[in-house]
Amino acid sequence: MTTSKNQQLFEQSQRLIPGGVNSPVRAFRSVGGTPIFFKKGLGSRLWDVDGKEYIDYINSWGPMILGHAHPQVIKAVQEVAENSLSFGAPTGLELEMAALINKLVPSMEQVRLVSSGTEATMSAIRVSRGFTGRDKIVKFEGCYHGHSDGLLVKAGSGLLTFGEPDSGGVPASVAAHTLTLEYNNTQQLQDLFAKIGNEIACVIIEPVVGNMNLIVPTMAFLQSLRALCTQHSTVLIFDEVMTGFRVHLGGAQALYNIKPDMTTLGKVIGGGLPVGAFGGRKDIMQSLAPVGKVYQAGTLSGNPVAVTAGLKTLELIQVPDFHTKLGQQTKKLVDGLVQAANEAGVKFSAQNVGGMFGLYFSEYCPTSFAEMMQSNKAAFNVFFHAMLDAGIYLGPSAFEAGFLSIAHSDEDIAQTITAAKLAFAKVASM
Ligand code: HOZ
Repeated sequence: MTTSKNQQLFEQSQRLIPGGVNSPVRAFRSVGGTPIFFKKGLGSRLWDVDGKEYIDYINSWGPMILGHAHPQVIKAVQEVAENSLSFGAPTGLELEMAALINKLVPSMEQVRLVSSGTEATMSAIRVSRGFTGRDKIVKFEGCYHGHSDGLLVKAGSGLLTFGEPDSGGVPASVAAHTLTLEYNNTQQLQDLFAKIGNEIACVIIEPVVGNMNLIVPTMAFLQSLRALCTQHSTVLIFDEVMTGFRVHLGGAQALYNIKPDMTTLGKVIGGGLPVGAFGGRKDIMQSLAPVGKVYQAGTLSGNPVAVTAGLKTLELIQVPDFHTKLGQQTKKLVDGLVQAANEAGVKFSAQNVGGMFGLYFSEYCPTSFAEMMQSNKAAFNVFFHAMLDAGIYLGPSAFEAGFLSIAHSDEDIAQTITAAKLAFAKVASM
């Protein structure tokens, strides 16, 4: 029996890297089987180390909105790299990026660049605490805001995938400051604010959740959240690491017309290289060192190569109708999948917000963590593997959202739906 190169790499990796991966969801533990080791990507397609081709619906968990190896992004990166990979000092590129962010997301009056979404959310929380002089923070069950200590409480993404919403290694005294409410539960929110509103430094929320699969907010919930934060001088943080520049050019805040006090960005803003950003009201951002007393720093913050990849990506997504087309293609995909499931008699639903989508083995699209937990995980796992065998690469967990790129063609979608028909037939015969 021959062992594939993929299998060999995974076995070797497990000896040197915990679980063989550098981020837990990648390990395929919840769906079973061996993670795919990739070698190349181009447009909507990926090739693994054994040469097998896939249509990619993860897109590096969001950043590759233009598809893989976009020639203009690659060229810009190559050119800027010749001037040095890092200075650890200011550059004009950072200013360009700050100005562009401010133009596209005007609520971000001042911005600071970091190297990941985790840093962005962690720093935004610290600033909100420094600004308000309060310790308590509020998050929502199943939302994931990166892996800093205080945010790994009832969190989504990998923690949810492995059924352990609270991480080991987080002191109880730290987690005690994090209060968790149900997503889309306006009453709970009102009750909490009525009790201790004036003690809450900030509320952090994914304005469209992408880390317990995809959950869409109700307008009443978002509006009430905005009003309560204003009333109690609590900082409202929109974590738009996933939704930023993806569900709308101006993010979810433009889509729903709600202005947060602070916003965190990642993924698309780096075009595939490590960039994050946080920003918001100038009076809040002025709390940051060296102007104010809240400390935050980073050797590679604003890295010129990463920022250039982001700038080029943000330039290319500003072409007219970019987001309309991305949303239309994503809708074609989810509609085609729902139809294929109906034909196979499988209980299934799906939806998209712009270029983000959710697939659920349940009759209706869930609106909360509790509803999401009732979806059929075993059915997802069978579907996932049948799709993978057919060269369709979906997120290896029932609790992750999917992402399209502008490179996904009608032909890609048709091929995906053809594969899904067989996959749903397998689910139906379970
Ligand atoms: N936290 C990401 C999904 N929500 C996974 C990141 C990765 O594994 O690359």
